[in-house]
Amino acid sequence: MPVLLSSLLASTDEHPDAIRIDDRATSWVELRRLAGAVADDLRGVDRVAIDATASLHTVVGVVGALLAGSAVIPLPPDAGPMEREHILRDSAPGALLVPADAERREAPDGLPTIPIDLARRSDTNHPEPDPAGIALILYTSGTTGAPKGVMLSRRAITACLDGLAAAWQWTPDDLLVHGLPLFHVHGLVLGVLGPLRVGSRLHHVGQPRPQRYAAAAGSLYFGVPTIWSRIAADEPSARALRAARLLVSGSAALPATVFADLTRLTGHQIVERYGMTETLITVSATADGPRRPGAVGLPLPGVRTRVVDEQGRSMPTDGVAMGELEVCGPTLFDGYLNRPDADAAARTTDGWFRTGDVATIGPDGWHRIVGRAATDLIKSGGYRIGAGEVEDALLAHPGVREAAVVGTPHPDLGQQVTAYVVGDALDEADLIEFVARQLSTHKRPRQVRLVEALPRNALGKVQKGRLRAD
Ligand code: MCA
Ligand code: AMP
Repeated sequence: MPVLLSSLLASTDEHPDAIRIDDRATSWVELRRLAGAVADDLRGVDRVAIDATASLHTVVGVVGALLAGSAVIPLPPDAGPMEREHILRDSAPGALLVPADAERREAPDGLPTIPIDLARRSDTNHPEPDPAGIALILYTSGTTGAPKGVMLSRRAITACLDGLAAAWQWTPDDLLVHGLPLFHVHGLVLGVLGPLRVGSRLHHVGQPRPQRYAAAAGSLYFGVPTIWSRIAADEPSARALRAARLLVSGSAALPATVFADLTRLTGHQIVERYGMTETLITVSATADGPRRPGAVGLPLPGVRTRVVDEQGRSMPTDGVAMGELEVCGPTLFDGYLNRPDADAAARTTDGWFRTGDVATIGPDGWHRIVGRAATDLIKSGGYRIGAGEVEDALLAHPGVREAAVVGTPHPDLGQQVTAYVVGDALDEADLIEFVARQLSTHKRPRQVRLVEALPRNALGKVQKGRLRAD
């Protein structure tokens, strides 16, 4: 039976710097005992939410829940009230984990709070939960409506991490460094549960600034393309990464220019890997294999992929034919919480997941992600943002009559959120602030264009392609 946090549970390592985050550090043994105290309090709680700040509290809370077998719902710490309320209503957690030393605050909807107390320890031996049980429920945007809860089983996470450990030759000798948020797959699953499963050390640098990556002197580094492009633009920091073993990029397409600049400055050809919240990481370049700019590598162990045309027919793997990428295998999610309709729509009758990404597969099995089938999902700084969710937030403004949101190219973030708005007596800065009061801050439009009317086709549908070309 696979044990999700196998290395953490087996570790006798008392080195005080095994995990460093938020200016605090602890050993593996201490982390297990700190989390054990949280797990003791969580007995009988099926689902628990946590404000997922980049802190040791979050790590202890999440690990405690995983020891107890409670499914964790990490809340983006900057989620606006509307987004937070939606997540809590939809996921109905039995409790909210809060730092014991935080000011006592009103628990939303009368939710009981359970303290994460870094002064408490427990050596209770919690029985290993069922591997089929749900470990995490991660909220992620679709093209329309509010975010959906992606249910990830312990088994799926284990399969993903084992695949990545093999592909990247990730071992207990590594020191992983990153500064990613802890409420998404990249920062939380790969960036925290990865070291706990593999047994490598972890240094989370808080804000992912180039100088902090450089100063951490790690062997293995994770980042989204925006982080890597900022590092490539900071020569001394980039050069400091020469001593690393492996640099890994994911969550969005890495520009070929950044790949080339990093190769020149760091001496490393960066490893690209591809995944989704719903599928975890499915395709990657390997530590001992080639790296190719603009390409994301080969399927991980147990993962199968295919590209299909609009009728769902498999297309040739000739590196030229572009189709929607479909994936299946042990890393797939268990469904969207409370949304069997959305789940059914996202899967084929033979059990493959429709990623919505357009890809080519070469004769040698190498994948290139060339775009998205639907244009209403925006990737900005590696964050996935649903155009519909931002449009709904804008439409709640009393002066807004119509709104259309698109992703437009941005040199640092890949894409930026651009909103076209029709209405009366509107102010651009006020609209950006209005969205920020409801949703996570990265969902704010960067640009607001006030227009007389939105371009529509004969059926009245907004022509977003024309807006983007504008
Ligand atoms: C931002 N700012 C704004 C606006 N937007 N100001 C006015 N109007 C706006 N619309 C402000 C910010 O508040 C900030 O101010 C300043 O501008 C800079 O913000 P930004 O450019 O966003 O940069 P940043 O804050 O440095 O963030 C860049 C980042 C971040 C670190 C790359 O986007 C990030 O952490 N991305 C990671 C996302 C991620 O983990 N995705 C993984 C999903 P101030 O400086 O005052 O605060 S999982 C996934 O994708 C799959 C599974 C996979 O494959 O991994
Ligand atoms: P999320 O659900 O936030 O995990 O975002 C998943 C999406 O990020 C995928 O559907 C892709 O569009 C995009 N993505 C992730 N990794 C890559 C990559 N290496 N290259 C291009 N796009 C990527």
